[in-house]
Amino acid sequence: MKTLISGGTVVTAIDTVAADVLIDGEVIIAIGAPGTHGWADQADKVIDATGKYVVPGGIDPHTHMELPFGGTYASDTFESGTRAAAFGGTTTIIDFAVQVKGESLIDGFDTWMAKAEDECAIDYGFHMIAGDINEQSLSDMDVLIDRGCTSFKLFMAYPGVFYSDDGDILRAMQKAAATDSMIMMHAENGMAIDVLREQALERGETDPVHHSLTRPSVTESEATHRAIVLAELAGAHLYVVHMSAKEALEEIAEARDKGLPVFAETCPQYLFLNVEDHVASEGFEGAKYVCSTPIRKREDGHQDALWMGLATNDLQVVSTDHCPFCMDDHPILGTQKQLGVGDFTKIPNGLPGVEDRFQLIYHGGVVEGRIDLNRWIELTSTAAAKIFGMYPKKGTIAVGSDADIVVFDPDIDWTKSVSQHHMDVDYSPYEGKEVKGKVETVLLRGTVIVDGDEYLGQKGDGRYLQRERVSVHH
Ligand code: DUC
Ligand code: ZN
Ligand code: ZN
Repeated sequence: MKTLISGGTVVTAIDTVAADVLIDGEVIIAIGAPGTHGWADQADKVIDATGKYVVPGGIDPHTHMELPFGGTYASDTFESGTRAAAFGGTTTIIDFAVQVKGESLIDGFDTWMAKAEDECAIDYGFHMIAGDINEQSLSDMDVLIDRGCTSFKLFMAYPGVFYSDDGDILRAMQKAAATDSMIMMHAENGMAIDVLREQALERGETDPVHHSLTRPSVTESEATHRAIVLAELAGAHLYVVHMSAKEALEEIAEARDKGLPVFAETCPQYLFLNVEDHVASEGFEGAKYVCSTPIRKREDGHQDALWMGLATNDLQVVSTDHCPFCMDDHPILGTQKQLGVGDFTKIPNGLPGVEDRFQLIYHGGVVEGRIDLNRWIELTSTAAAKIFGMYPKKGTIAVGSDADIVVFDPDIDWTKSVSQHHMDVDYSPYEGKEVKGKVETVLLRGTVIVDGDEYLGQKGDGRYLQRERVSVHH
């Protein structure tokens, strides 16, 4: 089956060109001048992209479908969450398999694979959360690398749950250095944060806003600095997840300026939301915006610094940390955010975003003049493909690449709302936000899975991605 996407402007991380794209089966077989002779005749299907951008499908390298957290589960399943991702122009996710204390790394991986297998609407890979570093887990890292899971996430936060101490972190980093795998870090000083939380509760400070206030930016920048020092000591590649503090970003910039293989991402919630207008909302509304790292104060200028970091490549990726919890009871999972009424420490941490990211970065980045079209694609697709061993199969429009393609209409004005999204969560953090640009058609490996408001794919279309070891240096 051959598909031709004609008349559009192809945008990659490098080029913006008027071109037709010819697909055979699952891959792109040719890119040619508009109206290339004979292509329309041989195509079984022609998609008219006149006036539209033709871009690589988005890659979100940080999602948590069905994550058990804070006494409940993230409300999107692999089925609902990946379908929503497709509507938002994302054709690949990398989710996190979890090893809990006392369990083997491989058992954790197998459990997550079983949850995702035959459920996903788009292609998927896994990072492994190593929650219990010991001799066995270190040697099991080799097994997972052979299975295409080439990145391991550690937590400096959440003592007693996912937390690893500096010794364990160093051991895991040494192993990662020896195997060309990536260490991903949740960089917050969890020990210090726990003290601040306890003291806030003792003072009777129980509202959602205290979640943000008890995780001051120094707890993020200190941990980021420590992670960099340990990675340098081990000779490991480091990728710091969900950065929200400008001081932490300065640590990343300094490390990169020294030539260290240090990478970092931020997420839409840190670029668009703030304490004053969101987390500090009346009553319990602020719980919608409780996540870790936290949303920070507008007046402290973190957002401008993060956007600048995205523009200058101090930050390389925008992911989502998609981890939704409902404000009212979920029909199957029951009480979610409201577990924390009267005690902010019990609010499950996380926000939805997997459907929003690609479009929001277009709007806030390109439309509002902070980055150009090519950087939009690099931040939301290409860089993640390179950093996490999927390039050039994923992350670009090139001959031989998977035909994961989004036809994007840059001229549509619309308003974001829970009433139009497909994520299984009962609110939108961006409710009422007026945006420009909309995903129109989405192809996964050559097959149209989204056409406007219609879903044409099937559960299980998505395939597991065997990822390569790390080969990026900077
Ligand atoms: N942060 C969140 O907000 N949710 C899930 C895990 C995390 O680190
Ligand atoms: Zn995290
Ligand atoms: Zn996360």
